Amino acid sequence: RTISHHAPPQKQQHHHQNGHNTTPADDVFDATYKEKEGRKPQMQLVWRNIILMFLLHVGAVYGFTLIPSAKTLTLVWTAVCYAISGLGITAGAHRLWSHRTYKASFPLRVFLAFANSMAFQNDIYEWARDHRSHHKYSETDADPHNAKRGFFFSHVGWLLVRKHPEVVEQGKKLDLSDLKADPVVMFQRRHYVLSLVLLCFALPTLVPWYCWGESLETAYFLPGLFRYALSLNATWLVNSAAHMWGNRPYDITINPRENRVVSFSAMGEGFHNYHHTFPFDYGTSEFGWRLNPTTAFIDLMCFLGLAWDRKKVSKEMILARMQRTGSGSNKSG
Ligand code: ST9
Ligand code: ZN
Ligand code: ZN
Repeated sequence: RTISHHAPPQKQQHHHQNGHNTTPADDVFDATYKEKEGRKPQMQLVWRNIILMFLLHVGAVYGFTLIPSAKTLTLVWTAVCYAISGLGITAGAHRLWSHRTYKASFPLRVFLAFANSMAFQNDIYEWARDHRSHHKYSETDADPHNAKRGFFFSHVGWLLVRKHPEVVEQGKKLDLSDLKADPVVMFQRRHYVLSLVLLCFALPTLVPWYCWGESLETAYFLPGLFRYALSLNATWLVNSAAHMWGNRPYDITINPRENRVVSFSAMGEGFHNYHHTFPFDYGTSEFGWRLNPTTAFIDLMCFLGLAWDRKKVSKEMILARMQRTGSGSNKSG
């Protein structure tokens, strides 16, 4: 049967290419969840995060001004760090661990965990837990970055305040057993602080300094802070911009949208109306490699035998869904 946003929230078998069934991730929208009535709780600012985020962005702007004086190899390295940390989020935390859209061998999971620490967006376990909350309780109080609370809140504001009690309350119901059973995920969580110091800050800084004599200052502020802040904002745009601007060819009843700019900067994660409609599709879009280097990466890993069992929605199912709930426009993004 078709996965539908209006279906009861029972465990559903996902349909995929090769007909194998696996336990689906607990990421299906729960239409039965209703927000509690009455006054919303007071927001509690977390000053430590506000100050650190502010300093990070000041450092990133300074790093940006160093671009003209940086060595060419340092610029290439900045792009490489962006791509690797990006894959740690898109192919790792998102498509593999949050949604279980494909299976990955041990060496690939180790690589993705390293890449994920380089991205420093909370450990995989916490990221996937929050992300399943985001899909299951989308745009309610139980969604950690509820886009109904506006652009700023869904972009970065949610990281600067205590969570809504409903996020914690409803989140307790999530099935996270698959994450707890993955030794790579649990190892990264145990050693998270050390791993992010080494991979998000030390490695990007030391490689250009040691290997081609870049100044430590440029290396710290450009491939370090500037690259980090840029990839954070690219990720956050999926939660903010792609929940506000773009087409809704697959489901007009939800806010997530197809946003080309976001797809480009977020390595293929801006086809967000499609993704919320079919969260189990490993490509997060209908269109293969178009604006989607993450899908190309997963396909390459499958070609090399390091990944397998990619889940993909059939064209017929997409078309049926578009006719039933789509906006009537087939322009996607
Ligand atoms: C960052 C994450 O940036 C970004 C994620 C974006 C997601 C995007 C998704 C879009 C699709 C993919 C696009 C990819 C594009 C990539 C492009 C790349 C180029 N369920 O959190 P706590 C419980 S991070 C169940 O402390 P507070 C739990 O027991 C940036 N339970 O709440 C927990 O304890 P524990 C860097 C939950 O105190 C306890 O509550 N990091 C859930 O309210 C306390 O949880 C930062 O800036 C749940 N969902 O604090 C740090 N949630 O964990 C930010 C909580 O021990 N974080 N519980 O089990 C914080 O400082 C805090 O979390 C806080 C809230 C202040 C925000
Ligand atoms: Zn979303
Ligand atoms: Zn998702």
